Amino acid sequence: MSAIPVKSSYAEPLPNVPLHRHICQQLQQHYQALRHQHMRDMFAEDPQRFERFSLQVGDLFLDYSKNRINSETMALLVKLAEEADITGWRDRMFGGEKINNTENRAVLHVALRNRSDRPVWVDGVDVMPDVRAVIDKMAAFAEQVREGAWLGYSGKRITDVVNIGIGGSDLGPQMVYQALKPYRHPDLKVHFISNVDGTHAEEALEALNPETTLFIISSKTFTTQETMTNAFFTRSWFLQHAQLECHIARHFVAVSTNRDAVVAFGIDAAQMFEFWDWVGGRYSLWSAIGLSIVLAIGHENFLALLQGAHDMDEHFQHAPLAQNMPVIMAMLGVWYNNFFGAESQVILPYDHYLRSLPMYLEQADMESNGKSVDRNGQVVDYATGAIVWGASGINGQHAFYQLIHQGTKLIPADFIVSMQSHSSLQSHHDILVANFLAQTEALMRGRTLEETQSSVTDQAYLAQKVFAGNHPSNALLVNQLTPHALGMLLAAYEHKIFVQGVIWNLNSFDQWGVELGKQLAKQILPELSLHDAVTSHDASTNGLINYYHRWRKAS
Ligand code: G6Q
Repeated sequence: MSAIPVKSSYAEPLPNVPLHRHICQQLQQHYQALRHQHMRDMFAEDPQRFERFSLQVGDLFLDYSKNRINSETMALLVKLAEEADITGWRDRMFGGEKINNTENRAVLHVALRNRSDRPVWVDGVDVMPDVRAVIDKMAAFAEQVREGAWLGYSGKRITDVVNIGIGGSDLGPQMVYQALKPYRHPDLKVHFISNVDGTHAEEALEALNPETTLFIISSKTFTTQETMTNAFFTRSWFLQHAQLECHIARHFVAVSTNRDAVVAFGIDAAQMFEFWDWVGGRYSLWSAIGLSIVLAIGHENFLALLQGAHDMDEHFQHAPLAQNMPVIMAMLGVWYNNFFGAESQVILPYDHYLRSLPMYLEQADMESNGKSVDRNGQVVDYATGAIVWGASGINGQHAFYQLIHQGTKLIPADFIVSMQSHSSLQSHHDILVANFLAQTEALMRGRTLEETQSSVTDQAYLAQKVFAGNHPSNALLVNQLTPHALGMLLAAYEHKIFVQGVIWNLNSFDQWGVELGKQLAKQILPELSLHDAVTSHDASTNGLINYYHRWRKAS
């Protein structure tokens, strides 16, 4: 057997991040002193706790006082951030250094939303002129479509846009499209096809008219199997109706870094919206991958989204670590992950329009920091990225909150709520906000046996009705879910992920863990249409392939 490194159990709290052993030992000692303290006592002892542990940055207000921390915790965590050279790594990222070492690439999604007139250098070249040119090209194209000047092959205006992409070329635009619904063009709908389960494409096309539909093939590589399968399928669906290949030009555009593949597909290079290898897929909604967003909400709103992200970038670059929102969020995550042994992080938006945010952050976080080998190729012996999960908070209350309140796992929670709803139903909004407040209070305070005794009428099964409390949460308040505020929120999470990656000494910008399955799928695909039984895999995989053979033959 070759030397596959064996890791120690990740269930253990593993504080000894190797590069920062001394400060981690201090944090470990501090953890031992603090672990049995209850947050309700901390609040009772410190009337300033809310002011002490909260901060406003632009449209966002972060209350992190309902965490299992005191001033010493935060001072130690900031010291850890300093020792890990967060500021150095941050400057290297913004400076265009190739910090994505395994792919030899710079990491510059921040350049895409650089609204200042500062240059951003990659290999001695300022990338900003190209970035601005693509933004302008997207704006000009979107304006034509939105105003009805861009017509389909039979002379009708475009009413539907279909983004075909997957992963980073799908989740971001889809989430933003949903989040910014009030800003959408009233007569232009955007649809997203990602899944290679044929039902996704079939169902999406069922309701569409080829004469009035525009397809965006969004793929950084333009080789992704799922996307290209759906792209070729929609192309032939379109041609069945439109007949002539020359009509493709009015109905297909591409977003990619791979010009040759785009042209080979039959899309004119002039109808390709470019981005660059220094934009990671899961960080790409700010690039041309956001074309569907621009079409939906218009250029000005897209610029506001970029501006919001840029404002967060500025804050991240210039605020001291102790008052730096992404750094605080990141270090709290490290505190629970590496000292309390917490395995997951739940994202709970109390905003219907943010209901896809948990799914988006699952990718952003877990594909970035779900790694057990550090940036130098060493197997780590400490916990890295948490399992990120979540759903609409109010719906979760009636589903999985039981486990957060009374289960055996410690699950740090991020509650996200807009102060001002886009709905005119103020009483609905009050109920929503009351529930968010109640949940964070209940998680923090819990309910003791005595309190339970005096507050419930049925005194049976009291133990089951007690809440231990002391469950940590952050409250992220958004003034109103505007494009600018959303930009700030997403950039805050991106930088949180970045900071955690630095603490854990990871390259947060590669994703080798998605490769093996893709390669095996390519091998297996031709085997599915063989007549003879397959014997080249393990018994389980052979058995499953041959089971599928029988179904395939039968149908
Ligand atoms: C994101 C990942 C991944 C990627 C998709 C789509 O960071 O790399 O989710 O975005 O695999 O890739 P293409 O855009 O190349 O089709």
